[in-house]
Amino acid sequence: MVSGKEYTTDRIRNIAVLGHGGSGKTSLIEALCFVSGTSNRHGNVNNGTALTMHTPEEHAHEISIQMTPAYAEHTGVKVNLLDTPGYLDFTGEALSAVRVADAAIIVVSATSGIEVGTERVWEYCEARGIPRIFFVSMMNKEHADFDGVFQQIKKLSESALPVEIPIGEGPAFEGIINLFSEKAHIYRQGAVKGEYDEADIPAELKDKEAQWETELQETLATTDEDLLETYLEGGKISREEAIDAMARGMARNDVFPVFCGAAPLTYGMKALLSKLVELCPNPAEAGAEVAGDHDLIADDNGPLAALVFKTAAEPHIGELSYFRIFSGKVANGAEVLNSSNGRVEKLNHLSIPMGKERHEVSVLHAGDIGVVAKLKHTHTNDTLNNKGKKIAVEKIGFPSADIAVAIKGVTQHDEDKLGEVLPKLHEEDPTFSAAFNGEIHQTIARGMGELHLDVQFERMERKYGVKVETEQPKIAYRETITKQAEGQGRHRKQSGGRGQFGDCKIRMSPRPRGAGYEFVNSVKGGVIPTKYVPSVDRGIREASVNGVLANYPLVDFTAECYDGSYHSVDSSDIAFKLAGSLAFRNVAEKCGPVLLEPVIEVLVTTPDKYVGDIMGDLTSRRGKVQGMDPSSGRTTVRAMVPEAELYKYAATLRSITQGRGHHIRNFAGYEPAPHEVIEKVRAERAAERSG
Ligand SMILES: Nc1nc2c(ncn2[C@@H]2O[C@H](COP(=O)(O)OP(=O)(O)OP(=O)(O)O)[C@@H](O)[C@H]2O)c(=O)[nH]1
Ligand SMILES: [Mg+2]
Repeated sequence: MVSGKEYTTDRIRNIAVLGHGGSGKTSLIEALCFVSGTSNRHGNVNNGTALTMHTPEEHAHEISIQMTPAYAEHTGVKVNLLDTPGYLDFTGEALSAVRVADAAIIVVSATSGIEVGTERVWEYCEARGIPRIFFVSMMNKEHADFDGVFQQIKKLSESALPVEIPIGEGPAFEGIINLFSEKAHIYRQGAVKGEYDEADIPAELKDKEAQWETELQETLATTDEDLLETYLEGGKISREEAIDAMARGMARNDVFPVFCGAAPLTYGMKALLSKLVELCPNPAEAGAEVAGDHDLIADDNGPLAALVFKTAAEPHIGELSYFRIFSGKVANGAEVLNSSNGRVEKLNHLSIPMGKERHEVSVLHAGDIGVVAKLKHTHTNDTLNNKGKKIAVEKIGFPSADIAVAIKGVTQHDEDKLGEVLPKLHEEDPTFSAAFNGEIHQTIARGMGELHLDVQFERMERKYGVKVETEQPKIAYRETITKQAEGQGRHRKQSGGRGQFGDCKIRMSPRPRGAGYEFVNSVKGGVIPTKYVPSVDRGIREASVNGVLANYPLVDFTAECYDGSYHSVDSSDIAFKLAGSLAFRNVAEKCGPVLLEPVIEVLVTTPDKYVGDIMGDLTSRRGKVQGMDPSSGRTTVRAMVPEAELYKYAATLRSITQGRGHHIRNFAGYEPAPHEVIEKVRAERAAERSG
């Protein structure tokens, strides 16, 4: 195992690399690590050699799927770079990275500009208020358009400001002008590590450079009174002053600098690397982490608080736990306390993560990101402490998984293994979950989208050798009654041998929704001996599991047993149970039975212009719109929609809103289903039974 260096808190930066799918995040990290010398080969996402894209699922789908840390180094400072997937199904990974980063790079492609994924990660950063840098990637690609993309960035944030401008675009991209130093860097043909020659600013870019440089000076001047004075007196803010003012402005989210480059060519990497170190806060500068009564700052002498923000299992390694130390330091082999469950864990082979590799270290200082293998009782979102001191930091708020599919093992062996394997997948990715639903007799898996679910099943097969098939989840319909009625159930078999005799009269009446089943014994004068009455109750209860309309559980009713008869020899528990069940069947038919269907509260958030289409579509799904809540260009539509109409809704929503809409579902309750639905469901049940 490679051993890693020791970095003190002031020599650490934690940066989440975020952006829309395919914007160039993984390629950027690859180039930064190679150029900085922490990695000795410049890998490529297209041939499976990129440091931070190493799982078979990522290679098969050619996209990043999981959050993967790596690090670059500049002037002795370690820059932890958290690679995140851009594809929205895997957005939980981006959220985890934002939770533990002190700053972010927002990667925007010079040809595609701001996209939904960019907007989404921007929201995550806004919510935590972390400093951000824009990196306009792919400057060498045909149709690259820095100015056009910058206009789009401006719409996302008025406070975005270029600190570099490109020289040439597309195939003609050959350098950048650094507005801090007012120097042009012209990259050498065939540069391997971003080697460049310093040059004067090309004549045709002089005006543009002057304009942006003025803008930069003005913006920085307004951030600080001393600088403003210098500026107003006609003086120039020096490079050092400018960097310092920029870092302070970034910390307040007053300014977001914009960089550019082409990672596969290593163009722009050195400039970006040095600015990450100079402009982004070290963990101690990043502000306190509030945990209950504690204000945790990244200080080696503080109490240990390390948040496990990711766990990943690999067959030959076991489970890896990635953590961020918010306070305190840890040594290799240390025993720590998991504050969530009070268990003690030993941190063996303490390491810093570098793609799929781990570099072993003897100590990790406050603020750093580390990884250890084989913790036994520790899960994502647990906080590790020194023994005897419990401090839990805020957990990552994972989004709820709303896309459901039913799964079953391909073979009996696969089916038997599901109970063991599904929790492991959830552990690795909390936005995936699965559980057996006894009401519909299916195992329901939930995830963020169809690709997300597919990837989980691929992982399950690769890591655990368990294969599943998917099906549409069944709907857990129920039945209930709408009026009171009474009747008899009489079980009699008295020919030859010992006979059976049970007889009861019951009255059934509706109860409020959700009130459940209630049994009332009002038998008088011992017409049914007391010892047999519970059997009547049991008979009704068991029979109600199969309602009289379409065999779904009949719920929310009172059954009152008020009369009956018995036989001194032939009566028995079993005979009264059968009588109860017969009574249920007879009486329920007369009580106006109805089918209840599960109804889901759906909250759809979409750009305003799609609201009409969204409402039309919801109505066609028998949805009832309950309200609309517009806020800055986006509207949240709230509707109640029968669950049966929501299968694959996410895909429809994506196509209506071009990926910009998303939705949340909450189970709202049961409502009577209309006649057409009853007919359809009865026909399906009949077909199921005969088939
Ligand atoms: N021409 C050109 N292509 C680039 C550049 N950067 C990345 N690419 C290509 O763009 C594609 C996507 O790059 P990735 O680095 O995988 O993008 P990503 O943002 O990590 O993608 P996801 O993780 O899947 O969201 C790959 O084919 C890269 O080779 C660039 O600067 N110039
Ligand atoms: Mg990637």
